[in-house]
Amino acid sequence: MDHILSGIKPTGQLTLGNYIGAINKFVKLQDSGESFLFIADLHALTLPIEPEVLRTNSRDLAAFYLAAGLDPNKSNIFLQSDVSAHAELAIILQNYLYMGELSRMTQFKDKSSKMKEEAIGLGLFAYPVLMAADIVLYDSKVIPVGEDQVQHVELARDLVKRFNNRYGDVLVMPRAEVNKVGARIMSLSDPTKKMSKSDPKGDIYLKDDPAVMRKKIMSAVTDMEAHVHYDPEKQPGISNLMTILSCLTGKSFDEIEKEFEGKGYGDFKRAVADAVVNELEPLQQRAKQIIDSGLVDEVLEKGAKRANEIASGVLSRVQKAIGLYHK
Ligand code: AQP
Repeated sequence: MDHILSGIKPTGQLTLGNYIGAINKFVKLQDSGESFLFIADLHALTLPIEPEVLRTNSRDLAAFYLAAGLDPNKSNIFLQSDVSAHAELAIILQNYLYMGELSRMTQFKDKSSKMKEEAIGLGLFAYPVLMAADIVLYDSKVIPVGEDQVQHVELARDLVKRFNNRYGDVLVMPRAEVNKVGARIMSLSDPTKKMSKSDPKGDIYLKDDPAVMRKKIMSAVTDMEAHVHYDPEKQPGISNLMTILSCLTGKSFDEIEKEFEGKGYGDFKRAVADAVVNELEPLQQRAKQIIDSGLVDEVLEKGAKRANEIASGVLSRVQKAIGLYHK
């Protein structure tokens, strides 16, 4: 049975982008293999975060995974920090990725661009090393991610090639699996930028009050073209809203264009707001019930147990291959 691996950083409140680009995809894939879905709490440390915020975000993330339909009998949900092999393997793999390639990573360039060099943590720079360790630890072939993470998966593929050329067939080659539609949900206030947890402008948070969601969608930046048409170059705001509507309702772009022919942007935005609220309001209620029930701890413990079984096997395979002396 194939292994599927992915994670989300508990750096902030989950966004509609995380939901459409990642969580929904995890749910769709969970019948095609055994999933290992972790809460990337070690990755969350790469930028400053308050301990209480990290704890709450981690618990909420697990609750939203479950509320979205991930079944703990099919998907192993766990904290990255509960499986020490992630950190141990990253220490080994850092020797097989190079400064030049790490400094070319878009995420690193974006996140460090406004920081003084003395303030850029080594963890932020080495983020793709830990991510490569995450990926290869479960012998996963399929890595469901949004478009922004594809570059990191490509780097992990380079590493696997490099490592296997040197030591033989030790690591399994992963590949990124990206949604055809919805791989990059854009900010509502600046549709040329991706919607991101750490950039509150233009986000829809999964925990937003429905009235706030509606307000944000009704005031989303659009254009003067005055027709609902999919053209990300000329109409990035409308195209983004069409993508959201299509992902949440299953309607194609053609169907949406026909439905709103001759209608104003107000009607169209109201339909998008309805779709978002219809999807997220019950999701919030389920997540709240899950938090109140205490199920999260149980699921995380079970997930970590299974994850440790697989990860420790892969880690010892690597240790043996590179010559660390073990009986
Ligand atoms: N806007 C988006 N559209 C589609 N997919 C998205 N993802 C993130 N934003 C969008 C996907 O969600 C998963 C979680 O990613 P992550 O938490 O590891 O980090 P990220 O990609 O950096 O996500 P954020 O929300 O932008 O977090 P911050 O602000 O902390 O950096 C990934 O599969 C990602 O592709």
